[in-house]
Amino acid sequence: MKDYDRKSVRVVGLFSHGGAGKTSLAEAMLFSAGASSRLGRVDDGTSILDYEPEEKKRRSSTCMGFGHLEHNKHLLQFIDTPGDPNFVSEARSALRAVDIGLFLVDAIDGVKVLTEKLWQASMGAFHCRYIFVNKMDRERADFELALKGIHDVLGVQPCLLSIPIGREAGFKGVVDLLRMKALLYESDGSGKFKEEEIPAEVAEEAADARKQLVEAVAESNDALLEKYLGEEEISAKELFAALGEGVKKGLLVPVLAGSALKNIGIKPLLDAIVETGVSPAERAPIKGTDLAGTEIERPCAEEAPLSALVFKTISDPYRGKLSVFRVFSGKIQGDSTIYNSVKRGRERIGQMLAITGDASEQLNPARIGDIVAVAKLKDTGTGDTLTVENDPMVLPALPSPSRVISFAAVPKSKGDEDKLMISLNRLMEEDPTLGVKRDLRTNEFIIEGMGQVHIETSLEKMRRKYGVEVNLSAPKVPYLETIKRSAKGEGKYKKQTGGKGQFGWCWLEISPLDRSAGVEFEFDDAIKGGAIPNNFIPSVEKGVKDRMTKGVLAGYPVKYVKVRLYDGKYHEVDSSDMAFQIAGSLGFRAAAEAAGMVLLEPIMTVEVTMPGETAGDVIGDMNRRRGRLLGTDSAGNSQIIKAHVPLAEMLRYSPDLDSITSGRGMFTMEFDHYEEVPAHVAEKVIAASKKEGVEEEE
Ligand SMILES: Nc1nc2c(ncn2[C@@H]2O[C@H](COP(=O)(O)OP(=O)(O)O)[C@@H](O)[C@H]2O)c(=O)[nH]1
Ligand SMILES: [Mg+2]
Repeated sequence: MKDYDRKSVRVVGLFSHGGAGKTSLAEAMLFSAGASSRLGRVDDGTSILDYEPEEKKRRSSTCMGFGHLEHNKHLLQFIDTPGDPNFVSEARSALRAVDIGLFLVDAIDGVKVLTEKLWQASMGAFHCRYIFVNKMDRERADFELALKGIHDVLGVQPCLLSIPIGREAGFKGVVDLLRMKALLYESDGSGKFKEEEIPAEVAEEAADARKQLVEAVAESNDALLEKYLGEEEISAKELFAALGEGVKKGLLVPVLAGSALKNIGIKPLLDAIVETGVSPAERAPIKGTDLAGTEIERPCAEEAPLSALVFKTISDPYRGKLSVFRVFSGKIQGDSTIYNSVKRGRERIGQMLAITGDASEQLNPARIGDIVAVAKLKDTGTGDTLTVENDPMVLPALPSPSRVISFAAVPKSKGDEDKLMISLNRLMEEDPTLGVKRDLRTNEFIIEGMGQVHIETSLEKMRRKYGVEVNLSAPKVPYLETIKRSAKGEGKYKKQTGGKGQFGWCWLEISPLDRSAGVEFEFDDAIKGGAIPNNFIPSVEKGVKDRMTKGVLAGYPVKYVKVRLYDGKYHEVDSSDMAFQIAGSLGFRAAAEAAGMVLLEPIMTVEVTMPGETAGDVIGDMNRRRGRLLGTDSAGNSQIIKAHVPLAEMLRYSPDLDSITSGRGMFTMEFDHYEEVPAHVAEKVIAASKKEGVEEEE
């Protein structure tokens, strides 16, 4: 890839709720700049950026897409992000890798919740932001309404750099308010336009908008404000300079109009980003810590020691693992050794690549602002910092999402368990929002993620890349069994078939252990006078433990029980390890049944944040979920409630909370303790487990 002076580099992320047109805009930018020879389209699966089969099928992005282009001798590197709640953590990671946010507002739908959330999240990451009001060609497109949303919801005073000429089907171009020229586009989507005088139909509007622009820029800049108030002439050069300064600091947010699909209004957008956007060299010093955890910062300069954030891992069936990182300071040469300050180990960097869609080209060296992919780093994962060993820095970790939904998965073909585990691990490398646990009792894999679509898409990807297919079912709650009283039981195993027989006999007393003490099992050997020979005592204990793992009531593990072995009988010839194991297991079951068993369920601490007006509904819903309110709090317009809720009632909370709060609610959930399941609920759990045949044999 060609090298550029770092002042001529722009690193841009595209953000908004799904469907506003980010991918289409990125395609239009690539095409307009001549970086692609055709205009890729999301709808017919020809998008360069949405190239993964899952994205083509859904006609929507599921992961970050990378691209770069040249405009007016500047290099623009960009990251297209998904805006669907199932995949939005990709966008949150991308926020950390760019210097400039290009936010899209749909001219029909306006500013939706996810755009608002990402806008807010971006505040902590960078200052320099642009807004593109897209879909001006669509029916019901309303530029004024979009501006109102930008003002009311995002709290931004739009600094208009272009306004639309025509609306809906009649949308034909924009007025570039910096140059005060009309760009009238051909209707074929080629992006070709003629620069003309501003047509009469928008002349007045354009003059007004220009006046407001000059005023807004003047207000952001003391020197200019004086001139402006003194009604002195402000030159185009001065205006540009002050605009750039204001935009870089985040005092001014340029807003431009256009249509990604019709390829209209892209040039003024690229002009604006190139002329007023912040470069990687102008970023405020990057903050992090040293290895001891002390806060340090480092200038974003090539002379400074290396700091680069690995913000994405792509697992590619052909190229293997690709780690994608952004360089903030220093530089990296190909074929060199660098230091991973999170894993605290050296890594060998081979060839470095700049990627566009699924294509790549070599890059060397990697300099500040570069987004680089390297293959086969051995220990590096998403969120790690690449740095130098003699002056290491650790950049803040990426936000870790709390997973909200989980399913149990079983491979379709028996014997695929290992393959499944390996491919799930690969997927997790690529996607930190995916989690996998093995339930040893049921042998199921519990897959956790951000939503049903997220999990389904991940499994589709797994089938395509690694050829493993699974069946999904609702997950099982990790119930436990325990006893509430003491009781005694006898375990007798006696078999006489032909030659050598089997003989084992034991008496057990079981009693409950205090759950809060945390001891789950105690075994007390109280055999006197050799009623059971010493060498068979461990056999009895093993049999007891085995029974406890398999459960008595409903197939869930039994915990918090003390077992006292107080009597037994043996036979000189027929007694064996196996016979006493079976006796122990039978004895435990008999004692447990005599004691009466109860089911325990995990109780979670749940914290929900929602707009105040929906709090009543959220609390009502919590009550129906057997929740116990612990407290409420408010923060601005939001209400926060805390409650203890059984996990069994929270498995699919996310979609329900979304519908109660119209997508404005958020929640976190954490295990707190186990509690007895109420009888009427327990009955159903036991019946369900019997039906599944967990109850068994012997
Ligand atoms: N009419 C019209 N449709 C658009 C425009 N931009 C995007 N779309 C359509 O909106 C849908 C979502 O676009 P996409 O680029 O995938 O949005 P993303 O989810 O933000 O990446 C697709 O059907 C696009 O064809 C536009 O400017 N005008
Ligand atoms: Mg997209």
